[in-house]
Amino acid sequence: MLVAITREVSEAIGACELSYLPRRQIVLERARLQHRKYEECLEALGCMVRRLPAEPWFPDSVFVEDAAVVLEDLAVITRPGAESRRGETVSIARALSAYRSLAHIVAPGILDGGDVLRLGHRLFVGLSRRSNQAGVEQMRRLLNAGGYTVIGVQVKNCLHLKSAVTQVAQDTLLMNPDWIDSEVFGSMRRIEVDPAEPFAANALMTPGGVVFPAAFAATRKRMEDAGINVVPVDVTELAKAEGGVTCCSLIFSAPEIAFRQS
Ligand code: CIR
Repeated sequence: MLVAITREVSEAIGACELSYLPRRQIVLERARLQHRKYEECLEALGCMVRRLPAEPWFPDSVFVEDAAVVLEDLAVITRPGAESRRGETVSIARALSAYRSLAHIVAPGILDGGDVLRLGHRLFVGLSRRSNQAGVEQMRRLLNAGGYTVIGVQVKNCLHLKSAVTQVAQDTLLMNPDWIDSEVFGSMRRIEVDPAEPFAANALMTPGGVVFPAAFAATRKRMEDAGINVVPVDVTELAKAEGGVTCCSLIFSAPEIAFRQS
């Protein structure tokens, strides 16, 4: 069974962290409706959605991806790069402890889950404003023994590594080549975002299809032309908070029994 951990949009989302976009009004009800539809989309794609209650005191807490990196045998609870977001990890750790043993990133390390792109047993970790070398080294120490290779990747002009590159098929990456050095990914097939849609590289691959913002029609066409099944969702309100489609869930496999007991 695939579990998707999500969290209701905070009523304080208007006070979210912003790094690259100007602040624009976020209509809470519209954001919650779009988020609900996103969850329905995950359900339709076969995920068992486990929605955590809103945390009104954490404006960005809907973006659960940043609080943890979930692997088969272990969940790494992060130390988010933005100080305002550090407390979000407490409830995420509690929820994940039903499914995985936990490890933690500690100071001086910082790491956001949005900076971690997993390709099989390789974990690419963005060196960004939110994740640092100490965070990368801690990930390496925690995961090398499990057979994972952890590779730091410089990220520029965007929030996270996964703002710049995500996996959209077994052998295919969707990327904005202006924001990363694409050479580190070797010979995998690449689809570049349409130049008019620089924020379109964040897509969420699931076994049933690739969840993707409906607003990026030109990049969607590029993916469809490459034979990828794209499932569009409207996430325009969450995008005003610099959130994408990967950041609103933590998806991992778990035996059904764990879900019942948690
Ligand atoms: C932040 O700046 O932390 C939030 N406003 C957006 C986080 C988006 N997270 C993600 O893409 N993984």
